[in-house]
Amino acid sequence: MDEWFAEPPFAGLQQRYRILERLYAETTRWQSLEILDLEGPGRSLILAGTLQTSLNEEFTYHEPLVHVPLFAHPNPHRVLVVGGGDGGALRHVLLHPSVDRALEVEIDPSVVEASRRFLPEISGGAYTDPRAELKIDDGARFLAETDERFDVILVDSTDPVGPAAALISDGFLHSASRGLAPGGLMAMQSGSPISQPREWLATVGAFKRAFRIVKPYLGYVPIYPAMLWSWVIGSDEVDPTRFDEVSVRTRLEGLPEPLRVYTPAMQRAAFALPRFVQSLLELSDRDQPPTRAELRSAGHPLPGVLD
Ligand code: AG3
Repeated sequence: MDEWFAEPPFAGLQQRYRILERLYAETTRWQSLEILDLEGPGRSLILAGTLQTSLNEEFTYHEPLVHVPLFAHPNPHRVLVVGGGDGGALRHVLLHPSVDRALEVEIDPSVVEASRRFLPEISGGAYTDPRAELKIDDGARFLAETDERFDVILVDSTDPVGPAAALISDGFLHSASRGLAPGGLMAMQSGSPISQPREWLATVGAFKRAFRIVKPYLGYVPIYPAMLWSWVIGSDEVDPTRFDEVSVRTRLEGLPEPLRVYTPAMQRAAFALPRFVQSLLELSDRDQPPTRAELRSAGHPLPGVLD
């Protein structure tokens, strides 16, 4: 009999993958952790029952998270990754030769250990790069206390429920904006406007309270619910939709390996929001999460599955 893996339903919607092999399972201090070999995605990391990343498609998520903000910065030297215990974000950061310090602050050491053991290609040697440092700590506490300043801060977290909910609090985003060097910018995964419209709005709304310039952007991550995924960039000074294409092209050619999603045209296109997503955005300035009727009238494409 086939065995399938599915996340708990999101908004009445569920995607599933055939399980080829169960490789590992543990309950860490913070969450449940599983490594499954799934048909298609390949070996996959599952935290708290939700798919995080996999050998075959990790680039669909990590490239937009990392390269859109790094190329929007003219010369990133110091980069902080909050979360990201599989090491994929760190590996992509280190592809940029301008980066001389890449610090990852991950709360759960088990994620780093299991990923290095079962998914070593995802970090691909990042943890032994002399420019990299790993700290096992609560990212919120680290940012509240540190005097270090970063050109780019990336938050690579699970969905904003449970422990990761703290990462969209006003307090965390305030410390993060203080942790940016002049001209710095911050990027974070913000869920799916299709399967998680309320989480998306909560994340973008929190960014709008913390930063002067806030630009949500979209991409496709085939293993996540509804596949259409999003990230958001906040900055007080840099508008990531304006970048110098000629210098980005030169920097792109200087990376030690070719990318599979990112191109300057993708960077431009990622910020173009469908009309219904723009209408949803207008609901982000209020304290209350939008009702189902409001989501429906904003033109959400799957209004029937929202509750
Ligand atoms: N972080 C997970 C993004 C959220 C996925 N949500 C979901 N599957 N319900 C990705 C970690 C990869 N480094």
